[in-house]
Amino acid sequence: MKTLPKPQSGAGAAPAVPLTAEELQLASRNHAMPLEMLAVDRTPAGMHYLLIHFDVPVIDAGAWRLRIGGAVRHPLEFTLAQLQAREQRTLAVTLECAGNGRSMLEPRPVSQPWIHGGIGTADWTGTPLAALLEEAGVEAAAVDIVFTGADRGVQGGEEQDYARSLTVSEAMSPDVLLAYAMNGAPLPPQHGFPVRLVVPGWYGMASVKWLTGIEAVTAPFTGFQQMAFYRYQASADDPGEPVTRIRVRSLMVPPGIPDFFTRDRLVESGPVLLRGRAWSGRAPIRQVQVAVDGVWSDAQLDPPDGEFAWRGWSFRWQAEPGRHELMCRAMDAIGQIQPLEPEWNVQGMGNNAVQKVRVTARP
Ligand SMILES: Nc1nc2c(c(=O)[nH]1)N[C@H]1C(S)=C(S)[C@@H](COP(=O)(O)O)O[C@H]1N2
Ligand SMILES: [Mo]
Repeated sequence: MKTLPKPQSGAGAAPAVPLTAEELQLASRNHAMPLEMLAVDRTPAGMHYLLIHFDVPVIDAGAWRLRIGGAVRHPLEFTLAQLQAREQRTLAVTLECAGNGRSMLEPRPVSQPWIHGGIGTADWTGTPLAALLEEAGVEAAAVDIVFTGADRGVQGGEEQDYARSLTVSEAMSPDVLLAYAMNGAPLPPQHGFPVRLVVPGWYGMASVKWLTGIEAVTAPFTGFQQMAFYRYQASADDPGEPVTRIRVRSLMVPPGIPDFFTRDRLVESGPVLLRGRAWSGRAPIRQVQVAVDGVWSDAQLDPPDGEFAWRGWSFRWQAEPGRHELMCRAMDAIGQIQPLEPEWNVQGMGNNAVQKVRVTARP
């Protein structure tokens, strides 16, 4: 009897403990961006990563309304056409799921089991939120602005609408958009149709999809997705720090061709142009380095592409025949640098450890 080839571990991607059926269920609903899409500036909608906590709501755009209320002097209500008639702005924004890299932590936090692909960059078109909040007249007593989506479910034993908040000053940033288009087309259902929030620089959880309500509140918002989830917790009883802006990170376009099962790479020896992207939600990218078998050299940066999109980089590698390990790491203008090893936390948030890619160069 023929035996099946034994599974091999793939570049840090294989978990020490097998995935559970629940993780597989989440992973197949919430797909990654295939890393070869790092080669293009804008991720096509069908290739952009997805993260949906509950179900994708089915929304009739004609009946949909956005309500702005709570601690405001003039509660407002908008149809989609009314929002589209307002000032329009397009921003190229790199979104990353805060749980990206989770499955490479040990022990593995059990949730959406991202490896590297919880990432994507799109042109988001919409109307600036700040002008709407000004029209509504947020009262001086307001501390947070709460954004609620049309999707509802149970998480951590608590039934909830998906909701997140920003402080009033964060919400008043000129770059926060109520977006109704992605890469020049109406939002696809899975990305928040008809209207979502886009909060540039922040991990994806802040960019609430299927937006229905915006409410100014006079006490700090304590919803589940704010106070219980999206925290850097050292242990289960640690309240932890909130997850906010995206940590500095880089990834490379996998060079050459893949092995089907392990995704290990095969290249011809000789000159190989390595390419990738780097981003940080806190400051511009200052430097990217590539390591070949543990020896670091500077990569070349492409020109920046706006304030909120990933930055391209390249590196000319002279590949000697044999097996190699490639790594890349980025540093931003405030000196944040990617760690070599991940920093573990209970929920598996913000893992920005360097990517390791195993490559064999053919003689
Ligand atoms: N209403 C709602 N908004 C949401 C979510 C959600 O489950 N429901 N997921 C959030 C998370 S965790 C991320 S990472 C981003 C993902 O956006 P994308 O699916 O368009 O890539 O949406 C955020 N907005
Ligand atoms: Mo996320």
